[in-house]
Parts: sequence; structure tokens; C-alpha cells
Amino acid sequence: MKLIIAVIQDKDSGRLSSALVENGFRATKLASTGGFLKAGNTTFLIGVDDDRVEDVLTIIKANCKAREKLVSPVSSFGGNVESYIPYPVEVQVGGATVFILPIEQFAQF
Ligand code: 2BA
Repeated sequence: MKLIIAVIQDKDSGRLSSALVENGFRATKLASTGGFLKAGNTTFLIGVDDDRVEDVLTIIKANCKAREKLVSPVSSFGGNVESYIPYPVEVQVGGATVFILPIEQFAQF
């Protein structure tokens, strides 16, 4: 058995939830925050038998889109606090960042 941890964009989470349930997978959704953008995203925990990992990855791929986001970090012009100016930078976020971990033991009581 494996634990699939998938960090995806909030906009895709409803669609992904529905697709997982429709295909017989169980999942837990957590509200999370990206360290770089400091914006909300969604983390799915999906426990799945080894032989169905690829099916889950296919569903994630089909339901999570990459999008461009504008970030406004600060840049220094001259080295003092007053001269820090924001300038927007475009980054591509997603479709999904996925970790696949072995499960040592699974129990439900
Ligand atoms: P964030 O950390 O908010 O990152 C959003 C997007 O910003 C990233 O998209 C990437 O395009 C860019 N980015 C992140 N860190 C960067 C850096 N140090 N320099 C330049 N650009 C950077 P994704 O790679 O698609 O990641 C989307 C979200 O997935 C991340 O949101 C984070 O919540 C999660 N994530 C990505 N890689 C991770 C990792 N290795 N471990 C844990 N979470 C991760």
C-alpha cells in the first residue's frame, strides 16, 4: 500500500475530489499554504493499493492544470528599506506536486 500526497491548486480540488470518489478512491483534503507564494493550496492524502497508484496519478494529471501566477517579491535599489520596490514575477504553479510513500501499516478501528 502507498500514501500519495498531492499538493494542488484550490481551483482544482473540487474536481479532483469528485473524480477520486467516482473511481472508488478514498481521500482526505487538507487546507495548506505554499511556502513560496504564501497562498492557499490543497493537499490530498490518498491511501491506495500498490496496483492502483498509476490510476490515481492519471486522475490527478487529468484534473489538475498548470497556471501562471504573478508574485510580487521585493528588490533592493540602493540597499536601504525605502528603496525596496515590488516588481511582479510570473511563476508557473502546478498542475500537482506529488509524493508517493510506502505505508508500513494501515489500520481502521
Ligand atoms: P509554493 O511554495 O507557493 O510555490 C508556488 C510556485 O512557485 C511553485 O510551483 C514554483 O513554480 C514556484 N517556486 C516555488 N519555490 C520557488 C523558489 N524557491 N524559487 C523560484 N520559484 C519557486 P510548484 O512547483 O508547482 O509548487 C506548487 C506548490 O506545491 C508549492 O507552493 C508548495 O506548496 C508545494 N510544493 C512544491 N514543491 C514542494 C516540495 N519539494 N516539498 C513540499 N511542497 C512542495
